[in-house]
Amino acid sequence: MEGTSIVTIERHIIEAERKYPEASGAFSNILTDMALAAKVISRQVNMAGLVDILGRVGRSNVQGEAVQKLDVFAQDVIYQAMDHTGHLCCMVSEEQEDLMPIPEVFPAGDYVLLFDPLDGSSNIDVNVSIGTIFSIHRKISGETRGTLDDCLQVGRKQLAAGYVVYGSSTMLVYTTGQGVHGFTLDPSIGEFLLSHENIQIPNPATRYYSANEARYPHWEPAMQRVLDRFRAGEEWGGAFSARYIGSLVADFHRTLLRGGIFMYPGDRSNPNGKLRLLYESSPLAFIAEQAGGRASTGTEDILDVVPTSLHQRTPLFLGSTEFVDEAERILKQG
Ligand code: P6P
Repeated sequence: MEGTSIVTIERHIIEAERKYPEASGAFSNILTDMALAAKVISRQVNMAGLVDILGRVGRSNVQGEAVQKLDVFAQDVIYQAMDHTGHLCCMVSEEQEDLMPIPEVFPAGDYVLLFDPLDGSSNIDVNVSIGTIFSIHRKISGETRGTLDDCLQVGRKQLAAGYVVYGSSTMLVYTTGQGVHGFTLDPSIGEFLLSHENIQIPNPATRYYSANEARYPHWEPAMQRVLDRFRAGEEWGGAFSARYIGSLVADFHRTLLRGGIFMYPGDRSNPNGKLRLLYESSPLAFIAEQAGGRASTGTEDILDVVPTSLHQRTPLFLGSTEFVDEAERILKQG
């Protein structure tokens, strides 16, 4: 009988860690803890429709619990999965204005976790895929408890990045700088199983562009020329196809597996666009580069941007290198 080729995410993380004899295991535990949190969030997201219907009879669900916003629920699950482990010195969540300290009753560790607990959650009511995005940095301050400096680190210094897409299946995709690997949740056994090893963005690039074209009239002329170029497509052997879900993790996941370019540019009223740097663009940029692609603000690599505030936004061009290069070339012409 063929040997079972079942590789759980825990096994994959441990085997990757073995390449670093000096590794303490703390870093691997953070990834494993995130996988656990993802399973809990996945269950709640997949029940959301049902909970919502049953919840409509009052402000409580079938278990009599207060019906929470799923964003807050997801944040609490991630925070409580890791606040006591002694691996983190602080956390940053899209849902919290300030950094989230580790409670004094628990030991603090050497890593920082930054995350968007449930991006695109407004899509859940219409059953569109949503996601969790996370980024891990090493503490750089001499403090025991994390500081703002530990959080405001340039993306290129990330130790790991990943996302969970809650869609027709739940997938966790992560990188620690040794390639990009995808795991699909088997709910019948509650395990993330390796399903996409060493993901590479298709090369040569496939002709997809992903942008909210309704914003076209609000874009600067150079950005309008970028879209015009891809709409024409003549240089790349034919017309492009437009794909836009309006849920960052879903649009990125498709771009990672099928190729093309995702664009959320700034416009005249929001020059820095809508998407956040620290816990959206930066982790996805790390993954894109590890998968052979690129991520740019339109003028520089996302991973080279020096953050100045926790929730700062950035324009984002992400995906096949040659298309990101082309967008950057046109935008730099102004
Ligand atoms: P727009 C979802 O609200 C989100 O934050 C991202 O997931 C998504 O990429 C973006 O906003 C969509 O924004 O302006 O196209 O609706």
